[in-house]
Amino acid sequence: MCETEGTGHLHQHQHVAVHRHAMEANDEIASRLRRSFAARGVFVLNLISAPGSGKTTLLEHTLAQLAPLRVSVLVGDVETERDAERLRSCGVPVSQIVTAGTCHLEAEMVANHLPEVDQRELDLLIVENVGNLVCPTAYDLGEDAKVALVSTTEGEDKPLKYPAIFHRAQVALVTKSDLAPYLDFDREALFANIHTVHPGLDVLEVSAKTGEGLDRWLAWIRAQVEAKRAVPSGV
Ligand SMILES: Nc1nc2c(ncn2[C@@H]2O[C@H](COP(=O)(O)OP(=O)(O)O)[C@@H](O)[C@H]2O)c(=O)[nH]1
Ligand SMILES: [Mg+2]
Repeated sequence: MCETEGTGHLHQHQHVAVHRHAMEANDEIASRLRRSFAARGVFVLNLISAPGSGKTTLLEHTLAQLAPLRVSVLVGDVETERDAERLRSCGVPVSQIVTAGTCHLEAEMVANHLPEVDQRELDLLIVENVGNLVCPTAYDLGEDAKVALVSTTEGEDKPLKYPAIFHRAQVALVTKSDLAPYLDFDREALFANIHTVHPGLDVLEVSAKTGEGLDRWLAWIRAQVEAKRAVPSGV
């Protein structure tokens, strides 16, 4: 749904209608997923960022530490099983979704891969979305929280240029904080831009390389899982 065609008024009208229909279908499947996750007590995170912001590396450095939470990962990419292979060494079940060209995950793709995930034995499902700061944002996957990642190397202006993900996220992670001293990185400007788009949003600075901030990220996840457990599941 990312490609836009501007060939005349009628075509554009039809395109909008098809797009709306696809989004409604996605939202319906996502609502079903959300109810099913809630009934089974599974908390779900949807990690969204540009390619290379450090989603997989962050998971590599934190998955093992989430115990005793029982965790599974669904990882989406346009091609290859590379990320799933990287994450399997962390000792948690991982399934790869290959989208074969699609620039985002859709609720149906998650639903189709769920049989690979044993939800009875699960507290937390982490979805690593396809690397893309735009398209994945629009597709509800039935998650409890979207996590927006932006690395210190991407430029402080990205929250202003790509506001939707920062607007919809429940937390933002500034990744690769270890690189900040080597860049013209303006920390205050990045925080200000995130908060212009989403006032009050929690922002955590992390480095998978040095371990900085990983405890806070783990604590944030645990607090979210606990908070959901405290609410009776009647979604
Ligand atoms: N210096 C540094 N490099 C990182 C960090 N996290 C990831 N990287 C590097 O950034 C690149 C992309 O990381 P990856 O996890 O594959 O990004 P993804 O596409 O968002 O999953 C790799 O070369 C990583 O080694 C970090 O905290 N510090
Ligand atoms: Mg990755």
